[in-house]
This record gives sequence, C-alpha cells and structure tokens, in this order.
Amino acid sequence: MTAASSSTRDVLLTCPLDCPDACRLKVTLATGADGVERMSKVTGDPGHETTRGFACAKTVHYPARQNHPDRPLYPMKRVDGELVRVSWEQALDEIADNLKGILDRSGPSAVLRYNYAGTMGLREGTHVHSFFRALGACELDETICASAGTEAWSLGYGPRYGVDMADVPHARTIVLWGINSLSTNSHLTPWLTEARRNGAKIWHVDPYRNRTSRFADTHLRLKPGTDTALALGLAREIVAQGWHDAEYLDAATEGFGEFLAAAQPYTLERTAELTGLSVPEIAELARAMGERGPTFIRVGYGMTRHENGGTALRAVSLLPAVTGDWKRRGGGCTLSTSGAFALNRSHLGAAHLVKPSARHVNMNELADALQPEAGIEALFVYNTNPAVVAPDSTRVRSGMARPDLMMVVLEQAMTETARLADYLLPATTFAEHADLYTSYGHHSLGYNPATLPAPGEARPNSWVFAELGRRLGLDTPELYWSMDELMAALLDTDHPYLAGVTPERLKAEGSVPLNLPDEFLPYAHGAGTPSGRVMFTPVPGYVPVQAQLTPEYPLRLITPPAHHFMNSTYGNVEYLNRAEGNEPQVMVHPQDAGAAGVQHGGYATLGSEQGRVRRRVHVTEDVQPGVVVVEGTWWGLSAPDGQSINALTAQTLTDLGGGSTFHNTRVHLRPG
Ligand SMILES: Nc1nc2c(c(=O)[nH]1)N[C@H]1C(S)=C(S)[C@@H](COP(=O)(O)OP(=O)(O)OC[C@H]3O[C@@H](n4cnc5c(=O)[nH]c(N)nc54)[C@H](O)[C@@H]3O)O[C@H]1N2
Ligand SMILES: Nc1nc2c(c(=O)[nH]1)N[C@H]1C(S)=C(S)[C@@H](COP(=O)(O)OP(=O)(O)OC[C@H]3O[C@@H](n4cnc5c(=O)[nH]c(N)nc54)[C@H](O)[C@@H]3O)O[C@H]1N2
Ligand SMILES: [Mo]
Repeated sequence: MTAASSSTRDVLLTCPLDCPDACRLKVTLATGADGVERMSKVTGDPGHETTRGFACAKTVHYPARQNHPDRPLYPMKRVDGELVRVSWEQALDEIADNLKGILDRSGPSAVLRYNYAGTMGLREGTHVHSFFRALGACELDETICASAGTEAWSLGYGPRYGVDMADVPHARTIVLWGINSLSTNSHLTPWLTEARRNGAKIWHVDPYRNRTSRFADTHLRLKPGTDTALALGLAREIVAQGWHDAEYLDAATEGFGEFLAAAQPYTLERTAELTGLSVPEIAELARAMGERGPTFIRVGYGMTRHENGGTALRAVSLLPAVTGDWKRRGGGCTLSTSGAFALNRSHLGAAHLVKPSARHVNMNELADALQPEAGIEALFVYNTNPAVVAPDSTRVRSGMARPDLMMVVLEQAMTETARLADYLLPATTFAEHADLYTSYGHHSLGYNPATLPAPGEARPNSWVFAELGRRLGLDTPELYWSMDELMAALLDTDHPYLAGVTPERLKAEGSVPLNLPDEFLPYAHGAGTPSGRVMFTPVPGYVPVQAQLTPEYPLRLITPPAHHFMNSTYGNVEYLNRAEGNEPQVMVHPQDAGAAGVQHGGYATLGSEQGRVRRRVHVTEDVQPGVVVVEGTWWGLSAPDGQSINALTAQTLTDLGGGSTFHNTRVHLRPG
C-alpha cells in the first residue's frame, strides 16, 4: 500500500437526517488507492454538548449508504420501461421542455413538488422550493410528521420552545410520553441517566413495551388514542390534591377554569376505564408530577398520529402549566426546540411569492392527488421516499406509474420511488454539499461546507433547480442564491437568540449555540400566543377515535420507527436490515395470535380498509391485547410481499394541523 492509499483525515459535520438530535459527527475520510477520498467511518464529536462523542445505531453505518453500490450516480431517463443513462444536458432540457408544455396547457397548478426532511438542511431541504414558488406551482402542505403537534403546541403556547437538554438533570419526575426516545432521540438518554443519578424517576407512556419502556422505571401501557383522557384525569387529580400552582395559573394562563370543568368527569376510576390503566398507576403519576418536581415531560409525535392526536398533544403539553413547572429549571415540556431558531425566513424558499390563490395539496393525500382527475401532470420528488412512507402507498405507487404523469425524482439512493421515476437525478449527500442546519432537539446551528467530491455526476438539489430555472427563464433571485447569500438573508435579524451568530462564526466553528439566556425558562411568565398567556382554551376535550375496532377489524395497528432505521433512509443497508431481523415483523399478543390462529415465526396477512400485507409473526407480551405493532417503514423490497406497511394506512387526517394518522389503522390478522 502506498502512503496515499492509507491516508485518512477526520472532519466534523452536522448530521442532516430528520431527527431531533442533529448531531455533530466526526467523519473519517479515507483516500483510496485510486486517489479518491471517501467516507469510511462515522462517530460523534466529543466536543458537542449534546452529541457527546457518540453517533446512533443507524448513522454509524452512514458510509455504507454513502458508498452503496446501487447509489444513483448519473441522470437516468425511462425509455421503454427501463431507466437508462442520459447526460445532464439531455435530462434537464427535456424536463424543462415538458414542463413548459404542461405550464402552457394546464397552468402551474398541474405541477407538484413532493418533499420532506430527508435532509434538514435549509438550502437543499427548504430553499429549493424557490423554483416552485417562482412557477406558482402547487403548495405542498408539509403535514406527514409534525403538523398536528405544531398546531396543538401553537394553540397553547405559540412558537415551539422546549427545555434545554442540559437542564433535564434538574428534573425529578420525567415522563416520556408517546416517544420511544431511546431509539428516536437517543442523545437525550445521557441527560436522563444523569437526572436518574440525581434522584429522578422516569415514566414511559406508550401502548407497547420498547427500549424506552425497559429503560424507564414505570411503563404505563395505555390504550392507543386515549392520551387526552389520561391528561385530563391527571389534571383533575393534581387540582383535587392541591398540587396545582394557582399563582402561575392566574398570572400566566387563560381559560383554566373551563379546562378544569371539562376535566371533572375524568375521575381516577373513569380515566382508568378509558385508558386501560389502573387507578393506582394514574394516582402515582399525578402524585409524582405534583409533589416530586420539577417535572419534565418529553412528548413525541406518537400520540399525534391518531385522528384525535392534535388534541391529545395539546392536553398533555398543558400539564406543566397546571403544575407551574415552567418556572423551574428542568421543568416543563419539550415537543420541539425549533422555535428558538428565530432566523429570518421571509425569503427562504421564496416563501414571499406564495399567493393566497395557490392550489394546496396536503402531502398525506398524495394518493388522491395522483389520481388522473386531480390534474397533476408533473411531480418532483426530493428528500423523501413516498412510495414507501406515504399513507395508502399502493395507490401512491399506481398514481406514480400513470403514463401521463412526468415524475422527476432527485435521490441519493435507489429507492422504490426512484425506481418509478421518469427522470432520476443523482443527488449529493451532506458531505458533498454545503448547508446550514437547525435542530428540533437542541439549541445549536450547524454548518457544513462541501467536503467530499461528488461521486459520478451527483449534484445538489439546489443546482438542479437553478439549472431548470435558467432553462425556463425564471428571474426570481432567490432561486440562484449562493450559500453565502442564503446565510446572510437568514441571519439578517436582530432577534436576541441570534446575537453574535454570524456566517463567519458558522464557517469557522461549524456548530454555534444560540444566544439563549443563562436560565432558559421560555414560558415562565406567559407564552407567545396572541394573548401572551398559555391558553387552556379551546379546551382539549376527549373524543374517542372514530375508527372503532369492529369484529371485522378487531386490532389496532401501530407502525412506529425502528431502532436501526431512520425512516426509510437506511432501508437498503444490509447490516441494519439484519439488525432488525432481516424482514419486517408484526408483534402480536399471545391472546390475539391464538384467536387469529397465527404462529410465532410463521406468516400472517394483515388486512385494513386500504389493503393487505404479509408479515412474519412475532408473538410477544410486549404488546397489549388488541394492539399489533410493526416497527419501521421498511422498503417494500425487504418484505415478503414487496409491500410497504403503508399499503394498510389511510389518508385520514388529524383533528388539528391536517396531520398523518399512521398509528390509527384498524386491521385483521389471518394466517398465511
Ligand atoms: N407507517 C408509517 N409511515 C411513516 C411513519 C411512521 O411512523 N409509520 N413516519 C412518517 C414520518 S414521521 C416521516 S418524517 C416520514 C419520513 O419519510 P421519508 O421522508 O421518506 O424519510 P427519510 O428517510 O427522512 O428521507 C427520504 C429520502 O430523502 C433522501 N435524501 C436525503 N438527503 C437528500 C438530499 O440532499 N437530496 C435529495 N434529493 N434526497 C435526499 C434520502 O436518500 C431518502 O431516500 O415517513 C412517514 N411515514
Ligand atoms: N431510530 C429512529 N429514530 C428516528 C426515526 C426513525 O425512523 N428511527 N424517525 C425520526 C422522525 S422523522 C421522527 S418524526 C421521530 C419520531 O419519533 P417518535 O416521536 O418517538 O415516534 P412516533 O412514531 O411518534 O412514536 C413514538 C411512540 O408513540 C407510541 N404511540 C403510538 N400511539 C400512541 C398513543 O396513542 N399514545 C401514546 N402515548 N403513545 C403512542 C408508539 O408506540 C411509539 O413507541 O423520530 C426520529 N428519529
Ligand atoms: Mo418524522
């Protein structure tokens, strides 16, 4: 081996993936015998406050996806049913010509972007929407993940602020509610452990037992979709015992009287009946929240993925206002920390160009939007894999295959969406393009320079849309902004949280903490609502899930994230597939397995009102009777029937925010 072939260097880069942790990664680059530098190893930056030197069980395997043999490296075009290599010139010219035709014939509302947070980078993730805003194309309502929670939080509190992770060790009662944080927010764990060393007790509120339940001191295995009842029951008990903070309620909130009146029917007994928990379990949690503060509640999006999920999150997130925990360091609730990133977003993605008359498409309703009568003629997919992750995926896939639809996919991986493209355009990864990253779990901005050469002919999303913009003669300046121009625009604000955060510092330091006050207690004296107070009204009343279980559909299916996957991002990495058991499995309680006549280790068919999938059966008491769980949005290619789990899920929207309802599905289970 020559010296060059074995030379390595380490760089620090922000993880781009859709996860609250937004880690600072230590990435080892190795120069191969061919003289080309490649990513060879990923760990965490020991110097970053929340990354603390470790990368999660998924991202340590990023090099395997970065260097994957199937990674698309050249533009491809569908010819006679097959994807064949073409030049960038040809691909871009043809896409632009087709688009001109569609715009002339049918106008911009026949053009739809479909994107999500495959990269959380503000440039490659969000600013690229400028192209579609310049065209006046459909606005995509980005609802697949967080919109029910965002809307719920905003009704109560305004912008989303959370408890700084470093304050968590001050908490004495911790409730992980509707979140499997050991898998999905794993950099919270060291802070939880520290809190526990300081005497904290940890609860997990979740319908099934997973890593987080095993870590917690107490697992409350409630029935899915009943969180509002539990929150109201806890609030009633806290007040009945005099553990509420009358002073805080009076000074900082509005509507508590109405809220309390609505909570009155939720006695411990009634709450127990509705949630499937016991009276002592509920009473003990109420006592811990009321007497053993500060209480920190980490809410996840899990409880929001039901028809009544927005209300649930609203009810739960208001509990710290009942106990006055917002006044105490380590007390309060975190859904997301994103509100603290008070960037100037007015021209991000040319948002200022969106007209009130623009056609909107809710991304959870992609299956409908791709039906011929909906009039979408061009679909651009980037930063997401909808053939796998969107609800009602069988109809999504058949819509994508429509011969009269031009589907352009920008991808880093040969996903099932990419395989359906008419034009597949190879995208760069976070190590190959520059970008700026916020976080929804901590309080630092991250900047990455373009560090590795793009392999083959891979290009950043922003390059592709600028090239298309030129071909269409678009003169929107934002579409052509450099990274520096974008950073300057985003930081053009005098918000105190961004004081001292400059492009120069971001470039020099890579990770720059926001300028938060030493004691960050964002709702200690009120909230960012129009009234300036924490709002208990409109009262979050408990409404049971409409899609009740029936003899035909006797089981509730929950499809939460898997420990070794990041949504669909690592679905093609063999090692991670193996770590999850090589194929998706359905967890079934012994009682339900017996009733359905299915065997542990055998196959079963799950059927819903939308479709059917075949899965291997795992009989376990980790799930409660009446609930089945399939972890992970596996690629259909890893499943015995080639189907995504979303062949079963519906486009049903949440009560608030038009959100997704992935955990709402009712199913039956049959052998075979
Ligand atoms: N049944 C069920 N379905 C679900 C969920 C569930 O819990 N259950 N979860 C839902 C949730 S919360 C979410 S957020 C969605 C997430 O679903 P997705 O958005 O599909 O998931 P990701 O894995 O974040 O990213 C998808 C793709 O983005 C690509 N990508 C990353 N960076 C770039 C880039 O710079 N350029 C381009 N062009 N592409 C890039 C990756 O290669 C990857 O294939 O899934 C939803 N679907
Ligand atoms: N390892 C890993 N980490 C990830 C991801 C991943 O795919 N894998 N995805 C990332 C993304 S995009 C997101 S949005 C987050 C999501 O991360 P989370 O917020 O943790 O995930 P959720 O799907 O919201 O589900 C969390 C838990 O809610 C539970 N749940 C379901 N229904 C109910 C209910 O009615 N009440 C209550 N109390 N709990 C319920 C589920 O059983 C599950 O254990 O994770 C991010 N991090
Ligand atoms: Mo998500």
